[in-house]
Amino acid sequence: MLRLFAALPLPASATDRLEALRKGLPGRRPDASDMHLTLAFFGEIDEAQAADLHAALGAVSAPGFAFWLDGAGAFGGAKPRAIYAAVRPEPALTHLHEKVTQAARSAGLRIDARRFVPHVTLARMKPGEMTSAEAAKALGARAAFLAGPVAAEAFCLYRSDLGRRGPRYEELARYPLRT
Ligand code: 3AM
Repeated sequence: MLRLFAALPLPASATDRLEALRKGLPGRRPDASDMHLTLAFFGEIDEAQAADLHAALGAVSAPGFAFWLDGAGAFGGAKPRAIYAAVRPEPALTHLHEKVTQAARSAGLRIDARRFVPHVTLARMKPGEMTSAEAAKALGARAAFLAGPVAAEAFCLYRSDLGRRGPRYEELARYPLRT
């Protein structure tokens, strides 16, 4: 079984800024080269489904675009579990997310219909590692963060391996966006 997701890779110009932004945060921090903007999470699927998914993603036709990283947010509410760089609303990004989830459904995958919250995870915390007051302070200190325009020229299919030292990501395929 393969644990797969689709995401936009980030150029070094963006990850450099994100590395500076996450200084001082607790928890586990992905390597800069692993930072990404998740478009859809596909869960654990078998190789045949993965081949169908790859074919469907390869048929996605969506325009390239640029987006801005703007401020910071947290997942987990009263029990913060991740701090992320937020993404300024960008219709072309929402469109790409919809195309990718449609492609996955056409390949027979069940994708949950959670609201898409575009983000780049900066740090993941274990329960109790950060209080909500500490998270609020961390977000306040990062509210003025702005980086961009970040070019989205392709999206990727990644494999995630959940190891003891945190997830490791491997790029399996890259799908260009229209120029
Ligand atoms: O790296 P980020 O935070 O953008 O949070 C997981 C990670 O996103 C997310 O998929 C990415 C690769 O693991 N993820 C994990 N389980 C998920 C689920 N059940 C999930 N997203 C949605 N539903």
